[in-house]
Amino acid sequence: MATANGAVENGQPDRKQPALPRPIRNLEVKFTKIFINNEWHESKSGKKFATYNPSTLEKICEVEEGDKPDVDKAVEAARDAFQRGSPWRRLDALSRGRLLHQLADLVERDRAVLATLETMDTGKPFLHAFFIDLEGCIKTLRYFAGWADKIQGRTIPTDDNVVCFTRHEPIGVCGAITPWNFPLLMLVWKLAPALCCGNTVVVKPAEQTPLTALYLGSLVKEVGKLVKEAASRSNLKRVTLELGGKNPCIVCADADLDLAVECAHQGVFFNQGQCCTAASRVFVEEPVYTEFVRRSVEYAQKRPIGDPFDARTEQGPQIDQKQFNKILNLIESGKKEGARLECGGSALEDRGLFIKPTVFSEVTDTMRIAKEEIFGPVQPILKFKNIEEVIKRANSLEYGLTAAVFTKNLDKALKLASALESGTVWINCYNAIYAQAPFGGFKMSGNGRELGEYALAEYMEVKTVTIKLDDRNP
Ligand code: NW8
Repeated sequence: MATANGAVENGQPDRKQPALPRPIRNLEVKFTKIFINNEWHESKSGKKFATYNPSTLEKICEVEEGDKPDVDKAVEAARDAFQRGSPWRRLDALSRGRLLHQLADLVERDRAVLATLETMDTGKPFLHAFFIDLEGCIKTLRYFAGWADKIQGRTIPTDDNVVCFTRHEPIGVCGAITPWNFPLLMLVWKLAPALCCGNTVVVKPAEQTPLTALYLGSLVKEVGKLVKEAASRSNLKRVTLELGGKNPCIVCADADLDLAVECAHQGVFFNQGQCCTAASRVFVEEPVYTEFVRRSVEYAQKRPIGDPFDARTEQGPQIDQKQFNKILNLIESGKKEGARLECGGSALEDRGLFIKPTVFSEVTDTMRIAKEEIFGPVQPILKFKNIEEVIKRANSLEYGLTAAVFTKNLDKALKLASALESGTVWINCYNAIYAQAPFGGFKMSGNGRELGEYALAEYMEVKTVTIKLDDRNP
């Protein structure tokens, strides 16, 4: 039941989603140049590079190729925009928030265009581009828009007669380097908190997938002349990194097996397996192992694969030839090292970069498919006998991004939540990512956090101001 203020008693939000629109047919790509200072620039070198549609292998367009001089120009512009007394620095916090909300409004207005561009550039299903990537972008922008005028320092009692307080100030020019798997969403995860804190930003999109970032530039231009976009700075730089994972997904014998099978399936196959969060080590407790494998294979064999613009499609092509080859190579290693191939195991015949949903059972910890990030539609299923053992095995790799646990036993769930070495632990759910909750890696999976209040810290300097009071007065 929803309450009057929109809060809910039982976790079921009463939000309305727009219906899935048609993708834009024959969408013309308008923005292919380098966006600096609200203007479109050609690259200084005159060089361009092509971007391809991985679904058809056709060239979409040529994009201006930035290099050191172009980055320098962008950084210079971002520095100027950050100068003390500049319009951006003088802007009050509420207005900064309003600009982010206006950007969210424009992303919402052009949501179908952006989702179409994202699908053309990445090959991800339009269904997901629209409902997950664009939904996540809009929510992230609005979440950080709300933070803009709520960033506060502290007043600190000390052991002297002083007034001591902190100010949370923007760092300056931030560089954002974004990956090709969620080009727009990962950009917004960086852009929104950076701008919310009053920084300026230079963006370097992944070469494979620059189009939505460029389109976002055109929206920034619409928001007003105040927001300037730019790239990164030098020595002693602070770095926030979100890296890879080989994420354990632990299914206990007492789990709701339907739920576990479905979540593990979506968890590994979502986005063609090209997710840092991919559930790429599924540990299943012995008594339910055979049944789990049987149902997982059923799911994999039914997964709709094909034209990403078809609304029924859930799996598109891999991003490029290099990733495609790497995945097939790992699949071959699984076969050679003695895992049992349950289904898939090869590319779709005559269909470019598509790979069949692949399930391996009887996987052991030393096999390459159990140790290396595959970044493709491959589900390795391992067997475990008890909790202590599975904790040790789950924690045995250098990665530590996410982990998932399926059990109905609360004590077991909380024990695993504390024992697993990862930045996120999902219990009885998967890919439960929220703008309000921090996301990031333990160990080699990264540094710092994105999303939530914690993300703000990455984009702020803390300044301590101490004022000695006059002891003799009044
Ligand atoms: C930002 C992102 C989300 C959101 C919802 C559902 C499924 C999968 C993902 C996801 C704000 C609010 C919601 C997902 C996104 C990125 C990665 C992996 C999974 N994100 N979602 Cl890398």
